[in-house]
Amino acid sequence: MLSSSPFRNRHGDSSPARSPGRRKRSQFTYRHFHQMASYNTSCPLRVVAHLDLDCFYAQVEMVRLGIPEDKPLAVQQWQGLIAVNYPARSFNIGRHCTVTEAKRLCPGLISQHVATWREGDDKWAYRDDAAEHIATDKVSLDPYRLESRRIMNIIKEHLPGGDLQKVEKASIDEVFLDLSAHVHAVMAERFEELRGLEPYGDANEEMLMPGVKALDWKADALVDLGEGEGEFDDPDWDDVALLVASEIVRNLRGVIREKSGYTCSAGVSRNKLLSKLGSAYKKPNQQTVIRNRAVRHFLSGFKFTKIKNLGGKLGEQVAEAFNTEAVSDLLEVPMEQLKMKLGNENGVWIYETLRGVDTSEVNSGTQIKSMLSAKSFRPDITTVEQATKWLRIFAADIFARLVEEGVLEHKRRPKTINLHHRHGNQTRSRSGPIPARLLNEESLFELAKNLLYQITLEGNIWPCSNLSLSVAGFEEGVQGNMGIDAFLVKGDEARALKSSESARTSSKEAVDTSIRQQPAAKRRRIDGGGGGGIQRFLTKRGSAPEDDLVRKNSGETTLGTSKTYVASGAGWPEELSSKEAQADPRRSPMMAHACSRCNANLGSPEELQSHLDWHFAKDLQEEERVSQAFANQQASAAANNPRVGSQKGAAAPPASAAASGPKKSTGRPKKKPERGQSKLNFG
Ligand code: TTP
Ligand code: CA
Ligand code: CA
Repeated sequence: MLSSSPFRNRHGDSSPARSPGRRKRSQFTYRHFHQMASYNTSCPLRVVAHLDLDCFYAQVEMVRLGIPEDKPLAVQQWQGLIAVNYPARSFNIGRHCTVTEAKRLCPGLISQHVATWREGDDKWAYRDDAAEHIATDKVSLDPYRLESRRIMNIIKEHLPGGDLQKVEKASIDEVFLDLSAHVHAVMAERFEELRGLEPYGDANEEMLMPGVKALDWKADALVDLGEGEGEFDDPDWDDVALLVASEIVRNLRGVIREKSGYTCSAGVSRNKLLSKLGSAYKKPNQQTVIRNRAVRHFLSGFKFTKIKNLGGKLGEQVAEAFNTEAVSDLLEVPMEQLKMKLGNENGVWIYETLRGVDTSEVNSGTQIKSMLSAKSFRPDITTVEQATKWLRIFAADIFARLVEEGVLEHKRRPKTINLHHRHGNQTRSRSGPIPARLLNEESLFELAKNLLYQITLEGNIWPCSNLSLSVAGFEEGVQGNMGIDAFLVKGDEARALKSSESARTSSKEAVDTSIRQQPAAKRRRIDGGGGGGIQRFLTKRGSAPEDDLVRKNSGETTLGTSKTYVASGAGWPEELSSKEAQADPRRSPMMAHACSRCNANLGSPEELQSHLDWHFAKDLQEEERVSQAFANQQASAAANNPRVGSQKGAAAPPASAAASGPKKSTGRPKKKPERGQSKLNFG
């Protein structure tokens, strides 16, 4: 797999030098090398890669439609853009543009609308008239999910299997790979001295330096070192490990390109934090290696508020305490002082993060916790019939995703189904169990109708501005016998199907229940009063203070309010908190508070929530923009919904979502990466 050797010894040939007597000692011990095989996350020779597809949805459309690579193309949702390919970016077109603005900047732009479900239809499709059907269509991300899955399979098939593979799907277009064991195997094969046991039986003894003088990094972007930071020092084993990893990644990217047609960019370093920053450093179709000796210089170019988990409150606190946002300034601050001002735990964590320390695991078992399908209505809907048509779409949408999750093979199944209904500023919710043997599109639809029926019993529920259906409580399925039992519904299950055992919560009770389940910080936010007009979300920058997150007098404490979102558990507060409970964000910074709609990684539950609020506001604004094109609808929408008035230009989401590199040398238009995260979400 690894063809011409990238290692050069003193004499310019590529076999490892064999004169150990003259060699210096490495900084690394045999124990360190052995630790690679077991994915020890503190191993100093650890190698982790992050792959991110270039302008993903745009590439999917280009490949699907056979559009040449140099043609500018953007993916459209209603009147906005959600993905822009690189040729189009050279016209300064970005996610912030409307279709009209983009076409003005580049009249030749191909703008492809995403596929949609249509009220009354049972299958999503690409439709020429989708943009005008915001009222009756709902975006489908299935084409991108399917391609995402395909790419994932290519990756898994290409890499060696078993213990040598650790792949985490981090979002619809990203994966992390812990390549430590794989690289360990390759190194042992290539370097005789690494095979077998340590020479004197002492694993803590430093190894000899590798017998190579120079490494050939091919076309990789190497992050520069700071002044006097050892560019001329001989390569040590960590450089060798990263070089082997970068070869593996280059090969893998080639295979992905060949088999699927897609290009991606990658970061290769010793952990997730750095590799994620690395994959965004140079795009498209490039890979960036952050050698251990370059980490300090690499990070010192960033504002620390761009680093995961430092974008929010904690970051603000740090900025205030030290009167700076620059990593380079904070690197001067001794740990003791950080601890004094920020508390012991935070102090230590920040000290380490600024130095690129991240021991979070690449987690191949990451599984979604819930799925949600929703639609905000403009104008509101007013009848059970209308709502029922949407329930059918939601059921089909969710079921399609369940199939993708392996529900047909009985791998994992959700236990509960929930329906949320918004009328004015009241949200009503009902939930019930999903009978074990009765999981198909039709049964989800039946259960959903039943929940709706329960809600209608409360009377006075129309007009309705938002409906959302979700399934949650995933558990491992039971394998095997699905005989006649599969078709019989008995006892509790039958009752469940009949009545949906609804949690009889009025909107007030629903709030109370979810408040009880919130962590303290969130509780304050919900209790805390304060005006919550949509305007505030649209004009805010920076982290919202807690009371900004309140929707006053609203039965709704959650953000599951917009057209489409998917999977991974960020829909409703119970799910949020269960997901949050899983991981100490500071221990696994990369995915601890990921927005399920746009993949932004937020620093804290608060930031995530406020970011979701921003999505909500943006959705309203988006819909408003469209509705203005339809004079009649506009009139009624404005009358019913003063809050969607006529805001122009939503601000950036309250929390920054992704770090951008300290300097971009590609000369492409300045990317505003995860900032304008709008509209779509993914799983
Ligand atoms: P990104 O990886 O953030 O962006 P990208 O792949 O389009 O571009 P890049 O080359 O800079 O990586 O998001 C992946 C896909 O997720 C993107 O193609 C469309 C979707 N998405 C949205 O729908 N809305 C958003 O706001 C963002 C950020 C992404
Ligand atoms: Ca991408
Ligand atoms: Ca991405």
